[in-house]
Amino acid sequence: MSNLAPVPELYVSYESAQKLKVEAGDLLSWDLTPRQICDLELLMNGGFNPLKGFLTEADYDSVVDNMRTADGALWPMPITLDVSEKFADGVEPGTDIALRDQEGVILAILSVTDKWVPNKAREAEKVFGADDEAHPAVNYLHNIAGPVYLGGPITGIQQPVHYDFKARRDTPNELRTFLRKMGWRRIVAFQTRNPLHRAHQELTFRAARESQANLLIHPVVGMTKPGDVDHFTRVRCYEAVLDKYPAATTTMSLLPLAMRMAGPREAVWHGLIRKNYGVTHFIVGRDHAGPGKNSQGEDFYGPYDAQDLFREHEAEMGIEMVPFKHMVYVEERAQYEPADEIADKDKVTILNISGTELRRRLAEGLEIPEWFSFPEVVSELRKTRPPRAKQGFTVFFTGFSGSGKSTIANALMVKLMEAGGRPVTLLDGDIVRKNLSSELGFSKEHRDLNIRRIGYVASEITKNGGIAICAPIAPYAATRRAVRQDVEEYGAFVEIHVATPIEVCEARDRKGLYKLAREGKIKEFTGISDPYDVPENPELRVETENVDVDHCAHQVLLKLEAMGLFSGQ
Ligand code: PPS
Repeated sequence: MSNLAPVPELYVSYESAQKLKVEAGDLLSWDLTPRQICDLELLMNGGFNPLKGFLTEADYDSVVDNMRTADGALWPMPITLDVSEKFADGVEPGTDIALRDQEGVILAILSVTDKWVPNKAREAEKVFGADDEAHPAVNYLHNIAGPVYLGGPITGIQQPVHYDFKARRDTPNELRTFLRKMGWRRIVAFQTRNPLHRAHQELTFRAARESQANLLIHPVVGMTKPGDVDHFTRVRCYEAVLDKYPAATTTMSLLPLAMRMAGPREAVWHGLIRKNYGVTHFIVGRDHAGPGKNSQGEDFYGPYDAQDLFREHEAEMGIEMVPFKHMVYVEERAQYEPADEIADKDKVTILNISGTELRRRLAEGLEIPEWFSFPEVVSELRKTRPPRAKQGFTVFFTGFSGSGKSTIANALMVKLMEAGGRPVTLLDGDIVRKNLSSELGFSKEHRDLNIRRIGYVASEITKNGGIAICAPIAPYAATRRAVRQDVEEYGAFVEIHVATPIEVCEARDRKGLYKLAREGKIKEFTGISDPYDVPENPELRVETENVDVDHCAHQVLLKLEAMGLFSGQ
């Protein structure tokens, strides 16, 4: 049975907060990262009870080694404030620092008691099971987190501001108040970072029935695994599914947690957090909070490691585990059943669609059957993940001046506009230099800046479903790679090397620049007095000698069609 008395929070009273906020204006301040904002919110609102602040060095060592704080409380996850070396140099234990959100709002004061350089390899091994950057949290630890940790108690001034789904967000005490008001004493929570389909609904129904509890759908909206469906889409999906549950027994609340994908330790952590939210039962599935494959292509954790570790600590945590059943659809009986309870397995047809298969069907605009998901959920997912032929993408031409990039790019633009469907923007070298980069010259530094600007605009166009055609010289492979990375966050990047040899470009000399370059009147001229890294693996290489422009542009269109980006209809 739940004890729904309030959990301790770290906030001071409203009046003190107003006063502190003014005083904190003079303190040295740290701009929190998105992950730190999530951690701070749960520290302050009691979601991370019994922690009173960012871990001290002694607590950190103990949590990393034994899953307990120095005074023995079970706590599996290091909640640390990582900062840059430069910032840490100006902070000594004994000082107070202001913690600000990304707009500069002061959320809390940290009274620094500890400052240390952690052994990150050890943290990775002990907490995540391997020092392998294929693990998203290990990657974060080594490549995103700062090198120095600060620890100490927190004085909470205000909650981080959220503008989205406000009515669906509850602090532990707000949820406890709701549960108390509803008279719910047994509550089973379902943790998720994915959209809910019919199988999930069935398993949550069963979990609630078996534990004779009310159901709390408790999705994570802080940070989940990179590449997951964004939380805006997911919450719209959850709201659609919520209508299929009986309102009298089920509720949903959003959890601003930054997940670490730490499997077994994460499951225990999730349980402790839910306990703080007033929950009595917690569903733990196969491969709970699993990070995917390691760099050897193997799973980081065994499929039931999370359940085993949870079971080991269940009594101490005071929250009961409801093991997740793997539900599959039995066609003949038109219903979901737990896979391990189907006695007549070889006489029935068992249907299942994996996450990868679902993504493929969405990407190709293929049917997603009603037995698998709810039409409302599929329709939300289709809005966010339109088929490839409707997604934004970037075509990036690179080659010498006079190679024919602009001419082919123009022809391609016209052909794509003729086909219609998506807006097309041409970011030609000359146009960009006039409108975006007029102050830049042709040094390596300036060229890089120019290309990064083009990449930024192209990635925004791609994100918003348009087609960006870029046609700069872009002589440096590393910079092209960086642009590819920026764009690929949102859509396809199609690199096209216009491979006209320098002698041909020089012989054409359409702008008379090569002559000036040879005479030394233009310095740092690509191919003459400045380097060009030939693309090693472009999506397409086009030759322009004795080939007309129309044919070159057509080759590009065919490539786009082969990549599923253009349907030609
Ligand atoms: S870069 O390296 O990608 O930033 O160059 P980009 O912005 O595409 O260059 C656009 C045009 O600038 C003219 N130009 C030069 N090119 C190369 N090197 C030097 N030093 C130089 N000075 C001027 C050249 O005409 C480029 O136009 P394109 O369209 O490529 O012929």
